[in-house]
Amino acid sequence: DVHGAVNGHATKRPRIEDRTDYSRWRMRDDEGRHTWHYIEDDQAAKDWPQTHADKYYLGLPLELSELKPAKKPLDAVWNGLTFFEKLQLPSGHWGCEYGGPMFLLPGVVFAWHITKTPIPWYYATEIKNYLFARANPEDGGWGLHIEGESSVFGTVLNYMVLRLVGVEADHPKMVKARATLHKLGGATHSPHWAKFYMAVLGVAKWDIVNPVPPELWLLPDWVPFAPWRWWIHIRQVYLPMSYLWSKRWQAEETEIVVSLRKEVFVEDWDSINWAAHRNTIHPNDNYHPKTWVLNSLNWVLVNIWDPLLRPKIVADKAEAWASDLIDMENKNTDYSNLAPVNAAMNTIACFARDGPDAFSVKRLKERLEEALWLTQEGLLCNGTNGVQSWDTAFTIQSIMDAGLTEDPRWRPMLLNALKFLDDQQIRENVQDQDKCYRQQRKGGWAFSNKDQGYAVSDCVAEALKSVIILQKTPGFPTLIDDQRIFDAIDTLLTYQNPSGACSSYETQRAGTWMEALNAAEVFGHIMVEYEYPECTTAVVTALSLFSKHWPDYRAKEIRVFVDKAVSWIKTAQRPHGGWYGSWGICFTYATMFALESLASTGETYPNSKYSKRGCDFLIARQRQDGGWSESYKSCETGEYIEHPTGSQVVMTSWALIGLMKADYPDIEPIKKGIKLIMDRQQPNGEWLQEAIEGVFNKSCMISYPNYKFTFTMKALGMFAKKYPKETV
Ligand code: LAN
Repeated sequence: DVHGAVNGHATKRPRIEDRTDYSRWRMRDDEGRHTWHYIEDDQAAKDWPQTHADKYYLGLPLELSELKPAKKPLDAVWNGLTFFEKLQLPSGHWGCEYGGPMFLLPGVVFAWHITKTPIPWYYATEIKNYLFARANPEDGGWGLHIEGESSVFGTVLNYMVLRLVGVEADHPKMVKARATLHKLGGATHSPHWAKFYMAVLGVAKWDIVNPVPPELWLLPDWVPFAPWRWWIHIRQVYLPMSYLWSKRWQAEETEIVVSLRKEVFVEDWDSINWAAHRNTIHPNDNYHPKTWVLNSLNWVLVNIWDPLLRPKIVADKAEAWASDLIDMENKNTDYSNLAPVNAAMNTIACFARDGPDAFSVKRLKERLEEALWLTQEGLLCNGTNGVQSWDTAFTIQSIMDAGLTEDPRWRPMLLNALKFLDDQQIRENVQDQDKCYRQQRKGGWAFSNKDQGYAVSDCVAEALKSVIILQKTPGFPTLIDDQRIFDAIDTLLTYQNPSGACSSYETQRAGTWMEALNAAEVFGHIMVEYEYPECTTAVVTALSLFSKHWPDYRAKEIRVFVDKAVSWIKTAQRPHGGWYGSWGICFTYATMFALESLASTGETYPNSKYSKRGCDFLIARQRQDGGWSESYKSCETGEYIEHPTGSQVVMTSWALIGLMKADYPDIEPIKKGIKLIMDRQQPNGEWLQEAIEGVFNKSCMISYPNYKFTFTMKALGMFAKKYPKETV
């Protein structure tokens, strides 16, 4: 199974079948590292039986018995936990699909193709199945994310993926997708990142790609737009992109690439005026049109700087520094890298630099596997190498909110979860932290695992809260000693911006005016860190919980931090009373957090106009059936928009949690919502997947499948604790 290469090499395409045998797939959890395995040998398959978790991920029947129907909300939590416990993985955390974005798998498959990595038939087959299952039914194209309308970005990238994994161009689904792509203007109308990938693959010429000069990395730190100030994701994507752009590096030409040149364009390939299409883009892809500032800058770079003024010595120096920074990223993450976008691009850059047999390329490819995930629809690429620490923290907290941490029934599960968080705490800062522009991380937690090792303000906060809660519960051991807790606090305290708010991975290093240089077109809010009610609240509540147990440690700083943060929360409230969410959809998610922030300093519905307005905002949007149903469109437009498919349990839970945190005085609307959540629970204790839950960069949605367990149980548990006498 080797890729076709025109110049002499093998010409074999990946083998592709209708489907794989789902009883042969297993997910291995190696202390929080996930890899999927297809066992073709019968005996080996018997020796490694499928677990409940495997079957659940694959959509195979679990054959669980029905539980005693829940009469009270606490029974529903109990039933939910009975189900969810079966999905806990050996190392103590919960795994899940983390799909949604439709531009991640393409990076991985392009990296495989470029590095001449054989694609096993069972991968090829399930990638095909996933993409066919996720093609928009009306036009056969793909959007930026699974719920989005077809765009050139989604369609051209995934069309190329399908061809590279072995689907023929005359397959009816490919004919349909191609027609849509052509109707949207063809590949010349794609956004910057697709143009970059096409240039690297050799499907397009580099002249169609707007400049990505590595020289920016040489700017002194004081320059207001120097890349170290950018949001970490755009910075880490720009890095390999700039290296490859500078070299105008192109992969070896393969038959399939030659064929793609004829398929994805409307124009005749040889007659395309590449440079003239640098800024051609279809409106569906143009979420954030480039500003005149960026367009003028690009014009100067393309027409004057690059052809006339670009000294080779400086370019060499810039490439060398970009290359060093890539090495540091690899070293700091043991080649996991920040996310599969920069991981795929770094794989290509290292291949270009080090050749096919280099350790860098091998290790990056190995690690890339950890982002792949199999669902009943097929194989996809997760947004990160998992959601391990994040979901584990929320699971612990939902059990705490239900008052069940002391119940011996759940101790083994909780103890395993605590052990996981103990193991996953980041114990050291990265080497040469300042040199590679990283922020302090010692004592923190990453969103996924410690290998990836990027501490995030709210990931540190949620994990820390969970550890403190459990370690202060009778019957649990102290696995993380005081010093390690203090390390986490020290790191948390570095996350506050001058405004009082917290951002995600780092504090803000430049103003939001930097968005004027946003070249990605498909995303908003990507150039710098912003201020998030979600992250701010998580840190506030973690610090407050910590202070209760360790009242003396950095007490004054914590008090000042919390006061400033909560004051900022008030300033971020929208006139309609809600808060805009950046990581969950959308106002419902952030309003839940903001109400919790206010409550943490004693501001609730009865005594605070901010809290009251937040509650009124939520109540006004409750639906007839008692649920809430916000659509991802809110994230794009900044206005509250309802999802066409009706109430969602996750959204309903968020709203109820907010209202309960705020001591909303009327129990009736809360009861109605609780009833909806209970009614949706299945006889075996689970809840079913509904609409997508998460978002990033305003325009791209991402799935958080475990939220339908963690937040439902949290809402039900909080209700049970707050109104112990109520039945629903
Ligand atoms: C995530 C996932 C987790 C998320 C929360 C912790 C929920 C949030 O509160 C802070 C930001 C963070 C860590 C986050 C940032 C952006 C990520 C990494 C993602 C949404 C998952 C995927 C996304 C990443 C940017 C995807 C790659 C896309 C690019 C544009 C490079």
